[in-house]
Amino acid sequence: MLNETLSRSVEKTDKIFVAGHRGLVGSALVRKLQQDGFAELLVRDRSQLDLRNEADVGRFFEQEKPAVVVLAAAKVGGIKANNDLPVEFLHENLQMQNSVIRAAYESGVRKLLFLGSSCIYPKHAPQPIPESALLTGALEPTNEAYAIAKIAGIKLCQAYVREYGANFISAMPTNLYGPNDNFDLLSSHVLPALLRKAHTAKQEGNRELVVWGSGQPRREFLHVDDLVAACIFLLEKYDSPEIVNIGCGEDISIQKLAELICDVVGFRGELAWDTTKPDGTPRKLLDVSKIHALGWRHRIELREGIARTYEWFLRNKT
Ligand code: GFB
Repeated sequence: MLNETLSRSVEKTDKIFVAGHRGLVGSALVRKLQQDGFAELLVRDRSQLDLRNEADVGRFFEQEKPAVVVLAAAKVGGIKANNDLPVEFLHENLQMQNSVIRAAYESGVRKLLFLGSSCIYPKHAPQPIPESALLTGALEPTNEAYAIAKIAGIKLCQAYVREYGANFISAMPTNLYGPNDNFDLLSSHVLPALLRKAHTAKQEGNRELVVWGSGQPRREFLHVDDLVAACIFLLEKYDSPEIVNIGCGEDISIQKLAELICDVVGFRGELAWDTTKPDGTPRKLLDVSKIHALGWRHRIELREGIARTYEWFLRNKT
């Protein structure tokens, strides 16, 4: 059944627009596409092209005529940023994805990959979460705005497929980390935040490191280099509007993650818990059997990925 959707649809000579090339995902994707021999990459800084502006985006696509688009541009952030800024997370993401997806269709883009997020699934979805859990229950309140925007993006891509026969596909990555992540303590995700906190605590000789929430929630973490390998795999081989989960298939509690990060960084103090901060969804582990059946699996295990990210942090952020 899945084999029917496998066909080679992206070539090394295709002009590929990576929207969001300065972010965690976009920057890793550009690196990997270059390594893999894709020579015609198209990128634009925010100062050159505001993806929220539908008219500007339309003109850009008409001029440049990319053959393939990866929509990796988004307003993203950790649990606090999502919870504090629902207007920005909903509105800016809708604007960006609406203008890029529409312009892609209007200008004749042959294939588009839309990147969603594991937070599109209901708060109490079965674990591991199969793709079929989409829209079967209420969302986690701390990231409802972002999730609604991402669900709208999936539905818009599927509508272009159904109504106009476009080849627009959507992938749902689990929690990501790696080089070029946001390490700002208030707006980042948990993994980069704890890496920075452990580093600072070690440098300053502190006795404790403060972790938000209870430590009990469980999350699945995928290194961004694995994610972009999966994206290229799907661009080359997958042509169905049905969403595909991308993860490593294993989760870990926030407490265990904090202990692992302290170990990698070499911070030997205690963990302290700030339970005034939200836990968010209790568990978020993707069912990755579909992408495994298609022939892709992750390569970078969590400890190795954290060590590589810490090396990058030391070179670039200290
Ligand atoms: O990664 P994170 O911010 O987002 O938080 P989500 C994951 C868990 O780590 C929560 C805890 O239970 C946090 O309370 N945590 C502990 C911390 N210490 C810290 C810390 O110092 N910083 C942060 N940020 N968290 C996001 C969504 O949810 O996941 C987005 O808000 C997106 O929409 C993203 O989907 C992948 O995993 O809870």
